Amino acid sequence: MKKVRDNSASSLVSPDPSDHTFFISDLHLCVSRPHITSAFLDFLKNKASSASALYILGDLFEYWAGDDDLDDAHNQAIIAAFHDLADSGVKIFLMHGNRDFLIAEKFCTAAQVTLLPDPTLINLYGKKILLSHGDALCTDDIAYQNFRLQVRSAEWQAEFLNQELQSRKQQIETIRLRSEHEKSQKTMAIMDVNLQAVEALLLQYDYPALFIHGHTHRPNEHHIQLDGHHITRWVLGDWYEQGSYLVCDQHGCKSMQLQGI
Ligand code: LP5
Ligand code: MN
Repeated sequence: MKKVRDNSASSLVSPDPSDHTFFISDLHLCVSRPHITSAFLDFLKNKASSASALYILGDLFEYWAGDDDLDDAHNQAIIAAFHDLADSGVKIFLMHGNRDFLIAEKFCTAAQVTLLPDPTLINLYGKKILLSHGDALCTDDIAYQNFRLQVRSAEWQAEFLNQELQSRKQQIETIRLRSEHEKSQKTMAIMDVNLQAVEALLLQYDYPALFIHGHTHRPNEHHIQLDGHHITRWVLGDWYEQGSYLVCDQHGCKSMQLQGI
């Protein structure tokens, strides 16, 4: 497999010792959990505003039916908060999750966020860091991977987005119910990342020092020894039950707990 090397120019150690970056994922924002939306808006205003960048590694929304849903009041509140944060000088990066992969240019432009491909390699505080949502690594979950293959195809998405917003939302409801039912029949092991798939990705990206992903809602810090390299795999927690986030600076990364979730 061809190795991918990082060519980004942002590889310097920051001269500012207070410089830090936040990583979050799996917020699953939706109208029916207003306290999570409030906690997120508060996080943007009072925490993320002190950082140089915020990385959101997928599943920002419980689901995203298409960028023609921008006028929705809940979505507008989030867009406005991102806009304010970006205006204050914080760079906001967003990666698709398995629930909001239909987020497209219109949303990103309105919110002033930069969409990142999954996976993305960055260079931060002198370290190579690989970022992913994580669902593509759940290779033992064959039913999900087949579903993923279908819904991530450009043809399928074009056909889906060609339907009325209301009809799309109804179809998503059907899939959510089916997914919840199928998940209740799957073992925890099947729904976790496959460690061989993780190692293959780390090899492909030339042994980054850190690998950060979400999706499994199993927040943890794992240490991997691979071909003589030490790699730390950080798994981010969700926001509706766990409320954790990761903050990294030139000394390292720390998992933090949000109050009140
Ligand atoms: O998200 P999470 O962690 O709860 O579960 C995932 C996998 N499930 C999904 C589905 C989403 O949760 C809900 C749908 C999101 C909307 C996407 C927007 C656009 C798509 C619109 C499609 C019409 O991703 C779950 C994994 C789990 O992670 C752990 O990794 O197990 O996967 C499943 O449960 C998938 C099932 O096994 C297979 C589903 C087949 C559904 C076929 C539906 C056909 C009916 C169509 C009707 C219109
Ligand atoms: Mn997910």
